[in-house]
Amino acid sequence: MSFGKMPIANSFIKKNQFKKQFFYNMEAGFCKTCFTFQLIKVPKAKMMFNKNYAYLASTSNVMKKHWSKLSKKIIKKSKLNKKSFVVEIGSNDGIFLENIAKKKINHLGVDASKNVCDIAKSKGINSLNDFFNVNTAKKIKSKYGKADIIISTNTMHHIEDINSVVQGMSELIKNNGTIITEDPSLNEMLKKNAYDQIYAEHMYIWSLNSMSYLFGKYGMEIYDIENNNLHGGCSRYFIAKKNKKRITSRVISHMKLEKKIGLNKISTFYKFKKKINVLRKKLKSTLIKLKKKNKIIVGYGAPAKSTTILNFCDINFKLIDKIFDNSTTKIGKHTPGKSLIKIENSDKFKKTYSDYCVLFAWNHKKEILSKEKHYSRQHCKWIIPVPKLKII
Ligand code: JHZ
Repeated sequence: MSFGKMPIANSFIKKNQFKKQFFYNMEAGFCKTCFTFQLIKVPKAKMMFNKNYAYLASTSNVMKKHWSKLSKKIIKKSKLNKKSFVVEIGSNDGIFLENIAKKKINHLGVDASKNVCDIAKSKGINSLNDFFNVNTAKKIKSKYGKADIIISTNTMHHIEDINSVVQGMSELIKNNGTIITEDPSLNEMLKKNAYDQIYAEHMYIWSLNSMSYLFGKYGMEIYDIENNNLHGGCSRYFIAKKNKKRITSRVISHMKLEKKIGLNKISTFYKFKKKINVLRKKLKSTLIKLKKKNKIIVGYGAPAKSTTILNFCDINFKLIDKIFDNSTTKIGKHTPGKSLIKIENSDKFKKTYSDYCVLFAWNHKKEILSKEKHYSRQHCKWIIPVPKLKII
């Protein structure tokens, strides 16, 4: 499945960088052996995760509450105390670990991007700026001992050498410890036609089937699963060393569901490809029609996902005047690739007139629409690009 030439999704750029951009051929494929939907080739990790990583997890209050709730659940269920040890892989600005740190539980956040790691450190979170792999895991083990909990949220789809990560997890986790991962789910991506979940940093879109295959290679198994509707629909997996935990009926029925909807067959992905090509044409032609009527169109949210939408649908600054976003790392910059749309502080949204607004952060629809109630009251309209084009 080819998406054409793509920039790195989170590489929001300044005006003087327009001509110096990096592009790669974004092609997705499905492996019939391990059942993983994945990108064929990805840029080098350091090009994506470095001192300028643009995504700050704490920009959403809904996500803050979500991780705080999970931390309480883990502390209770695994009976964590001050002697326990929690490791997070891809800890970003500390949105999850701050809840663990507050309870004075031993912890370590590992993140490859220095800027987000520094934010976490400033919140008092013990953080290591490094890529997690089997070598990092060995170093952590010899310095701190084995972990009771290893958690990785929205990160397992970011790491090319995923085998080294899982091998590292198996080295670092205690015999009776729990590994928890949470990432966008393949089932939900297909259900919602959310092709914008695919970009270089999202090189794998996991399913229960593909995750089970991966962890099975290193003597571990998924014993429980929970699904939620955040970030466009995610699955949370609970993983332990083989035969340490009873496998729940939720896992069995989710396996059956994945088989029923064909997540193990390539034909499913051909259907997805057809559907997203229809969406692609519809979004661009709708914007062109509105522009011909002299309507002012802006965007809300410059998620990594917007890079896929804008570049795949060939939409640029001629169609969308500006995009509003609350990330300090993105404000004042432009969307990457050929789109080059200016990003402005979302606190200017209320004062800036427009007729239509494309909600690129469609996964935060509830939070954003309730924050910006004035927009609909002024008879302006939101354009929701996913799961199907909707004007509300
Ligand atoms: P959002 C991120 O993807 C990055 P992205 C990452 N690659 C990942 O794995 C997934 O999450 C799951 C802005 N915003 O959360 C902030 C407002 O302006 O959909 C963000 O720029 N006002 C690690 O980048 C963007 O929208 C608001 O009120 O696709 C949302 O990005 C809110 C709520 C957000 O993630």
